[in-house]
Amino acid sequence: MKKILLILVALLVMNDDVNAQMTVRVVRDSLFIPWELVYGPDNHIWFTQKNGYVCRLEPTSGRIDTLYNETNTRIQSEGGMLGLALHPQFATLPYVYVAYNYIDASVYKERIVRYTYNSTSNVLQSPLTLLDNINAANIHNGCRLLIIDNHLYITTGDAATTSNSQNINSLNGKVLRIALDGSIPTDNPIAGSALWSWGHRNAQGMVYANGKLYESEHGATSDDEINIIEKGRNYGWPAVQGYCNTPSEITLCADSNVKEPLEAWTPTLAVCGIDYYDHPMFPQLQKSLLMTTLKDSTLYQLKLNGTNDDISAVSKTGLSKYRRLRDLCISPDGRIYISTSNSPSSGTGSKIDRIIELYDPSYNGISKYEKEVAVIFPNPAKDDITIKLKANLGVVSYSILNIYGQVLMSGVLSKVSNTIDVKALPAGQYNVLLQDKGKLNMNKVFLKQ
Ligand SMILES: [Ca+2]
Ligand SMILES: [Ca+2]
Repeated sequence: MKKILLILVALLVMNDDVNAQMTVRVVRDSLFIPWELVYGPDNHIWFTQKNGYVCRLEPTSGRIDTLYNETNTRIQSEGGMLGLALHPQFATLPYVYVAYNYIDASVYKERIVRYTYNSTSNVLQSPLTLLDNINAANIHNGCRLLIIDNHLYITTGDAATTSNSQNINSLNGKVLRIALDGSIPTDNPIAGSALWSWGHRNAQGMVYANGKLYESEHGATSDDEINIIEKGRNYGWPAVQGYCNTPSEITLCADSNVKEPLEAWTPTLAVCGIDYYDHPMFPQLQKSLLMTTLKDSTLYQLKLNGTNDDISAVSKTGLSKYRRLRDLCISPDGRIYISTSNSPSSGTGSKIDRIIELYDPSYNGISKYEKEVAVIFPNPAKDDITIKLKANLGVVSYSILNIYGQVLMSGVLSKVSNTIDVKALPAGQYNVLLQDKGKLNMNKVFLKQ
């Protein structure tokens, strides 16, 4: 089986250029280190730039809206504006969560804030600090953000002090978990503490899929890692690097409930953003983690095993001509968007970073999978649209958004076939966001004549 897999993957292996299956398009140029990319329910890519800008990119036209400039952001080497997450019910709770580094009384620190998106003025407003006074340094500041089941997960680096990672009184070198209002959940492993797991060095990748929280983590001179994060587990740093495979590591791992990585790389690749791919646009990439790398300057495919708790095959998918790759996101229609990280990190030099798109131009529109779940017709529509759902899908909420992300209509779909009157909508393009209790999150586009 493994051999068959590897042959399939080999079809996709590319050097600098890509084959007919995978076309690369530069969506936008002249950016400054787009640190985190998130594909939003408004069919825009929401992203941070390391110099404190939160932006929104329309991927077809390449149009960028600058939503906010966080003037408290301070770049110091690896530090600056980092992770971003959108509230899972963004259409009704338009909150944007962002991590950035700042100076407080000459001390470099890290803060997690929540902004509110005003879709009328197309800007972020009302910054609310959820967590701050996290130590920062020129190196090892994390900081990916991810929301799972209405909790915000935050990766923090050891901030260049390795002893932080095993110190449960420090917020550094951890995966943290807070409620979306910044409070400490009562079911965290240590009462009154934001800690979820510890023994991390500098994690810059997180994705939730298959009921598991996957994480990528930079090693020192050895042992970049991919982990599955579990509540209250120790991931070893600094005493354990990679697998528990030296005599001292074996002892410590047994004593301290250390969880080993699924995969470790020596020499290191500088592993960064990760996402989960399971779309039929690229069948070879299905059931895989995709991972950007900085030093190794390529996109990795990490094929998961049948139980999704190990990696069965590792392969590269080219792109080295784009050099250091920082992060990625995947659209509901299967396209892969990747940001580069090549501008001088000080932010004072030229801005040479890009967001690129990988897609298969021969891939035919709505996938079979999406067709099975929901179809909208007629399209273009005049008086009403019918949303036909797969049977037994349960209660699905819908929101109709214009191209600026404003919710114009919303409601609940309780039948297999649901007709909605859209006469009141002006002519134009609309997104229909379909969501159930957090699992289904699908975008459909229709045109109103
Ligand atoms: Ca580890
Ligand atoms: Ca080891």
